Amino acid sequence: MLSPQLLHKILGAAFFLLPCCVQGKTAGIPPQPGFAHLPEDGIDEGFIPGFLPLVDYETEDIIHQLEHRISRLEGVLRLEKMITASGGKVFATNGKKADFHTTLKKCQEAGGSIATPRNPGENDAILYFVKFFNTYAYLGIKESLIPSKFQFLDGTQLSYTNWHLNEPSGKGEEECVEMYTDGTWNDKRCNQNRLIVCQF
Ligand code: MMA
Ligand code: CA
Repeated sequence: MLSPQLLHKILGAAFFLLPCCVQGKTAGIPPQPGFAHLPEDGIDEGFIPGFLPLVDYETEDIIHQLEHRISRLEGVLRLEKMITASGGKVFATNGKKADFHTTLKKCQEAGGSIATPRNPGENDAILYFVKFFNTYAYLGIKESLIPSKFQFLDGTQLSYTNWHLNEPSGKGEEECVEMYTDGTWNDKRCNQNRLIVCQF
């Protein structure tokens, strides 16, 4: 257990070191606005007179290395069909089933949210898992206070739908939405076990 005195010292050191680490440098005199880290030719892309550059070259290099490593990992996950992607969104499943509320929780715990298709591309990316596991999946769409009117979980209105013929049919009795194995949607009670598909 840390004593309050030690904690105070560590915090003091952390605050002291903060300017150094933000700039990726050892502690010293902070660079003057407008004179920071210019390359030899004196031209700095993204340089705005009077402002410090957002990141220095060392930090930029680390960011590029991390981007490269992340894109390799994404490549492997895609190759192994463990994730699907559409636009900037990534979808994934653990292959397990749960009711709607448990699905919300599991996705949140993983740092994502329940799969919510906003266009045909995203619908297809989710459908891949529904087909692969031959199991319907709940979507991040719920009935509003107006029966048969569905909306995103944040309350905003749907800009894209893919209802199955004659759906939604529950008229207030089926508040959740599941995806069928053909990619169409059905309003359904929220207590069924469906494939957990999350978006990140
Ligand atoms: C089930 C249930 C409904 C769906 C109909 C379609 C009988 O109810 O899944 O949500 O609309 O089937 O026939
Ligand atoms: Ca229905």
